[in-house]
Amino acid sequence: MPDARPNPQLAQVRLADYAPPDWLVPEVTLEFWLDATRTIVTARLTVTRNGVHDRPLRLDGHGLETVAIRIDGQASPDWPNGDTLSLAIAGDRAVVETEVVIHPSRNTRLMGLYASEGKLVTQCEAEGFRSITWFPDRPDILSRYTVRLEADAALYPVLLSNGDRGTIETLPGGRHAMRWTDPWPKPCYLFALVAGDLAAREDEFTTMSGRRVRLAIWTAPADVPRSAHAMAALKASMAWDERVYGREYDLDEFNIVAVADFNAGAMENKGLNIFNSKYVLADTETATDMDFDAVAGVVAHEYFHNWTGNRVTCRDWFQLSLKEGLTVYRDQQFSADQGSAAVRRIDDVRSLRAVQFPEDAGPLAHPIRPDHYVEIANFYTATIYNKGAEVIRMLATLLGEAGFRRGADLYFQRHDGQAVTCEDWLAAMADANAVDLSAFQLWYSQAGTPRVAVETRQTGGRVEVTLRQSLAPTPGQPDKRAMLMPFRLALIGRETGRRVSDELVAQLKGPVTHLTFDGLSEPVLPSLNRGFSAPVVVEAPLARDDLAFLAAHDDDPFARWEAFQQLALSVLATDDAPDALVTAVSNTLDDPSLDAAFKGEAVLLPTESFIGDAAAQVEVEAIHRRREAARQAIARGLEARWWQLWEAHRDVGAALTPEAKGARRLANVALSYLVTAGSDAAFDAARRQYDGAATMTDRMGALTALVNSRSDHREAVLADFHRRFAGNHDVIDKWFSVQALANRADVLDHVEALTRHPDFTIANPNRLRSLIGAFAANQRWFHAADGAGYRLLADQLIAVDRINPQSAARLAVPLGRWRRFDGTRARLMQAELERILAAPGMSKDVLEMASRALA
Ligand code: B3K
Ligand code: ZN
Repeated sequence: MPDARPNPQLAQVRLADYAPPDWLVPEVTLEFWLDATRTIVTARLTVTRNGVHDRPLRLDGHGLETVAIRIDGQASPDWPNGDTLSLAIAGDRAVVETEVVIHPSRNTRLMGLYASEGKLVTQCEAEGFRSITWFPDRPDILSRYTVRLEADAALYPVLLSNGDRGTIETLPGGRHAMRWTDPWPKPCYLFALVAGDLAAREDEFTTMSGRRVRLAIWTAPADVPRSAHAMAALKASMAWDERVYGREYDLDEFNIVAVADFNAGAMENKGLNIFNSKYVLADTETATDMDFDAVAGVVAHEYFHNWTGNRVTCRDWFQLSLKEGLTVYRDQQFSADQGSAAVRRIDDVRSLRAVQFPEDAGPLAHPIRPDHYVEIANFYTATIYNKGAEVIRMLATLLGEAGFRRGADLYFQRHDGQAVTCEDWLAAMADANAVDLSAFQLWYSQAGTPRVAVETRQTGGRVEVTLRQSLAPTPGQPDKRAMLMPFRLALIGRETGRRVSDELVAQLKGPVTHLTFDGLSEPVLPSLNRGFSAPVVVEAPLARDDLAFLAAHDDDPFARWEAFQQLALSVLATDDAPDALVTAVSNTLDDPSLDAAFKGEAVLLPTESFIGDAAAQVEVEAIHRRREAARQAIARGLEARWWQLWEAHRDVGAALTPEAKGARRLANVALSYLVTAGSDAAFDAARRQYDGAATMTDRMGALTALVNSRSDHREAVLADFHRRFAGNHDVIDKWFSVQALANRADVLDHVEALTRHPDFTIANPNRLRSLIGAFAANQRWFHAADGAGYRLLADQLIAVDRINPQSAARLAVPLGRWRRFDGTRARLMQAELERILAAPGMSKDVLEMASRALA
């Protein structure tokens, strides 16, 4: 008999239970006596009763050694009960003081205050502040903070916190102290401090109203030369947010700190962004073009949070997408403005489909605004972030650029300084444009990826298009309703290859939409969901010839790329010869109207996992076999072209212009096809590129091609790479990943051996992801038929959970896809999830993920 008792560890938090706070905390004073092994935190909270009630003040705390509690100067009779401290307070206002001891160097969860390479740093979002001091740890409590940091002056010469700095105090015993005051009320998840031996790259930015802002990016002293790109991106972001959204920075300084041990990509703490070093440090030697773009994108993202997240924050954690979806949309817009907008859009769609679509199609599906959770850390997902951004993009498409800006202005004007909900955002958009968005609101509550089936009928000069939307049930949501969505489409002449209609933004409202185009003088093909205007799966019964035609002629770059993807999906779902794909790639390469960056994207086959997602069941071996055969056909069929392209586009130097980046991209795609074709000449060419590379893009391109090959250079370049970049964490992560993602039958043994490599550690989230996370993305070899890949993942997950539950819980995601695989694999994956659930002492993070994944 299964145990039917509810697991108290898995208690759900429900959106429906939200109630405003009983007590507010307008002022906070924090004093830190910093020490890696034993830090003393004294907190003084001014608390005020919110409304008329007689309930106590409830504070959250986790792992705190409480030393003292005083209310208005008097020792408190109440003492903590587990993670809660309830204080009975007689009046409507009081000063509550607590003193606690915490142990940063023992903190391996990387939440709260922890040590990373000799620095002390914090991460509070979502619920880390309770690991620092007693506090009502919820985002709708906004407080003004004054912070005093005291530490050993030699170990921690730099002391940073939010807001504006005070003066430094020199103290006896080699200690010193610094005071910081943040004038902007903020939720405690935006609190931050950093103490350490750091050096700054300094700069300055003058805002549109003339405020001079001191900018600093803090890193280990040796890394200062590697933060130039991040600084340029920061200044560009500040200017962009003024120009595009009218949003200005609001403090006299802005600090960014890079740390090696970090659970997320970065964190938008007010005035003191803390970053995973991976998203700060970049130079030609060590960062690929993609890394440079990622640095700029994350710097922009965190900076943009200053308005979308910080000045206007979330009422509760169910509203997470309110700040994350919107801020991802803003960083995507920013990145698109930096050049190659079409390729950026394709990249965004590709990653949405790679991570979010599978989430929406499986047991972990949840709406962009979930209505319950056990552990909020499990909801920092592609759905909240990337689908959330698509939902914002649809609003922008529906309202137009000016209408969207009007809505955003009203949102900031109404809600500056408040903690609000997704309804508040939609209300501002609707009110500013006098439109009714109630049918749009369903995007916030319904999980799953809609499908839009398209039928086109042409009779003479008239074309009738029928669009039918549907949405399959997801966990807990058996019945779905039609949603408002913008669907961009146009018609392409089947003879001329030209666009023969205006582009239309159809508003799909009900389940079925009919459109009519008149006056057409040739047969047409539909160009659908142009620019990926809605995050849906389009089902259009187009013949392969028609897809090939669109892949050669569609004037919308996204739709053109998509036509080739669909053509490839159609061919690779069968054992048909891949000739049509070779021809399509050849046409793309020959088209003088396309730039190198686009060509570099457009000649890539869909990934194995995307092919699997499009099928009724993931046929691991068949997908791999067919895709490899198609790659061979494209590689060999066009070998001379690949040589030409490689020669013509390599050696463009190290410039980061869109043109140079595009050239490197195309040259490296060409090289990878050459190595796939498998001649010794190609292996030698890759080796030459590796040895003489002027950029990490080129070195990594050659390394990846060789690692996936049977070339004799393979071992030599891997060894060289490791030697050359020893000690550089971000680059050594690439060395692990390239092996874990290798297209070779022995990859599992390699990954197993690499878990015992001296550079491997499960304590560092980047390193864990670079090996185990990457391996789980290697569809063919992670899903080995005997389940050895699943076992390896589960072993690592169980080990990681003892030190870092957030890291561990993320590793459960790939096992949650078991329904998509054949019975044998599905049972093996389920068995590993059961084993994880049965392991002693697992965290609630993992228990929630594993039990949802099994459902
Ligand atoms: N807001 C942070 C989230 C980090 C929390 C991870 N548990 C990063 C970002 O989206 O900007
Ligand atoms: Zn964010």
